[in-house]
Amino acid sequence: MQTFESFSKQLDLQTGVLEPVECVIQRRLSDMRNIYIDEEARERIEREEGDRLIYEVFVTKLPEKEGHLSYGTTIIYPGCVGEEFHITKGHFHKLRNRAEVYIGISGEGCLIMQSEDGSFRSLKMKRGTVAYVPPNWAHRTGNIGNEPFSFFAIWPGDAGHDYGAIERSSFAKVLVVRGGQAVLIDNPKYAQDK
Ligand code: PAN
Ligand code: ZN
Repeated sequence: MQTFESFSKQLDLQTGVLEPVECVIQRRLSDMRNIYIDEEARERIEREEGDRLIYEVFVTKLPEKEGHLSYGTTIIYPGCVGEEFHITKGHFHKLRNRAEVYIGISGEGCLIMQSEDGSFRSLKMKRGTVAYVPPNWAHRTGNIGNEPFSFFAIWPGDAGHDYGAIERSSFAKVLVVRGGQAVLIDNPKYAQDK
């Protein structure tokens, strides 16, 4: 039997930075075209302010194979695009029945989930929250506070990421600020049958 070498990394429990840093995926405004409900606001901010950093994912490179686990941390910077909070793109796992665990490290966030039949769930997250994303649910997280929101995630190595289905249909609800509060409203861009 082939063995795989054990290793450890250091997770900064204040910031979510995972060291040594191997690979950081950065998502900026320009990577988020048509992801937020207010595309005009996104374009305006990009034009007037520049290409704002929305979130970063510190990824650990591991074999994308059955039996392994993958892990990494996500840091979402505070802010809004129009009235919508900074949020990740969101995805299904390519192998739909692969679950995931999210552990809140810092800041305040909201995890939203949606199944292929259109059911929707949301869970608030803060430091110490351990949230379970069950098999078959698309997931994304938004920062609903004033500080960076970071969380640690662990998922099966063979899960894979499918962004296409969500890019086509989007999520049924979006996280917006209303009267200083985070609320979920119906997404005008949601198209369940696409
Ligand atoms: C997370 C996400 C991360 C960024 O590690 O990949 O939060 O979100 P997007 O991948 O949707 O841009 C995870 O769910 N991994 O499976
Ligand atoms: Zn995932």
